[in-house]
Amino acid sequence: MNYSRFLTATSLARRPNPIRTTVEIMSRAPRTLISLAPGSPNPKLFPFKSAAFTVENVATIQLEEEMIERALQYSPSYGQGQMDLCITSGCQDGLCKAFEMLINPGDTILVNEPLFPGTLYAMKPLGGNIINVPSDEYGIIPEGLKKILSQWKPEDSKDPTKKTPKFLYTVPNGNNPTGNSLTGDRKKEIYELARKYDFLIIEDDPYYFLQFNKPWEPTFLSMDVDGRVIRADTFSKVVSSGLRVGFMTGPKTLIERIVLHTQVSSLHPCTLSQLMILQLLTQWGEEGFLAHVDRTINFYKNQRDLMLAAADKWLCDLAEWHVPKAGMFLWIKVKGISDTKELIEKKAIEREVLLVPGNGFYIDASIPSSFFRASFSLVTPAQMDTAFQRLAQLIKESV
Ligand code: 09M
Repeated sequence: MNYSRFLTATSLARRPNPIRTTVEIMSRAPRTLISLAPGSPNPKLFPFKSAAFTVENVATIQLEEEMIERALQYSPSYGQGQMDLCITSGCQDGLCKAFEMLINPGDTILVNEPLFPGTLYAMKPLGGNIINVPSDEYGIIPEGLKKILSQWKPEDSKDPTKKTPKFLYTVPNGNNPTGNSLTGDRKKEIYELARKYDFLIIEDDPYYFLQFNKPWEPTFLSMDVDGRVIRADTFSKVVSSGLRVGFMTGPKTLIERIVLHTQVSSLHPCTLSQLMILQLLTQWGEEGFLAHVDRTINFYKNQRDLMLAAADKWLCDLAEWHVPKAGMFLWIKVKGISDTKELIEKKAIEREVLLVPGNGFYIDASIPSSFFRASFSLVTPAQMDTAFQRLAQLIKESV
């Protein structure tokens, strides 16, 4: 595929800086090389001398002097391009760079509302024309997408003035905030439409490892024959969110652009974080990782069921919701209240219940929403019960 029509002028103009060549030579050189080249500080002078991370079910991860020096030094990974995978500081970082790489003012972008404000607010200022694709309990509705696309002809993608969609951004599993997941069949239909109208798919999948039901659905990336899928993964949800480690996978030409964006911003994600994850995954192996994933899923699935029970108990006549298939959110529609902003942002807080009002999850946040988002990640069953009891009282007072 030729990607030049997708890229912004800024992205097209980014060039690897000359130091990169030196770094590449260094990474391949024998130990006998006398290198006066790198602008790396001498880590012998860094004050941290060793570290030990206690990990459940496996041996302590020990970083002795040589390792800690590596962990505290610039990482040469910023010098590498030409890869179909790059490490990012959480998936947010990679997605933000992908948006900067792809969105010119006036470009047509497809999303499905409601959507995670973190990524929506990363793309909004870039000035794209963001269009909502209808969705239901099973994610994007392919017929709805087809209808939107029918305003163009497939060959229009060759003419930039026609403004055919550049990409579809979607969270295929446990969408934040709805908890909905796309089925494999819908993904196939959507991918075929992407081929027909020649747009890219950005698959933001932080809740992939938090799918409650097996077998897991195939990813867009696994269906990609043309090189039109950019996938964002993250260690945030099952390993550690504060470590800020994720990765983007996709066509080399586009991943290399994302690396170039990183080279002019943070240089590379935190080396210590990367090394912690590398050591952990090496100790675990695939089996250990998947066992940890299963324990994590069991916890969140149980939390979901507890929250559904609390919602059934207190809110069944006052609100409605779908059962989340992945992730950590319950998306609740309050009956008879067209705008939950005042209820959630003022009244609920006064009764010491914190939730997120629905309007922030829409392209136009000024349009009222009758929804709110509740996370079942951190709360105890007793807290869920009390929170929904208080909320039920408030709703009754408001309608
Ligand atoms: N709320 C997320 N979601 C969130 C949230 C968050 C601070 C993060 C989707 O890999 P990361 O850690 O960069 O993940 C970012 C990300 C990307 N895409 C769909 C997500 O749900 C994380 C952080 C405070 C509140 C937060 O509310 O939903």
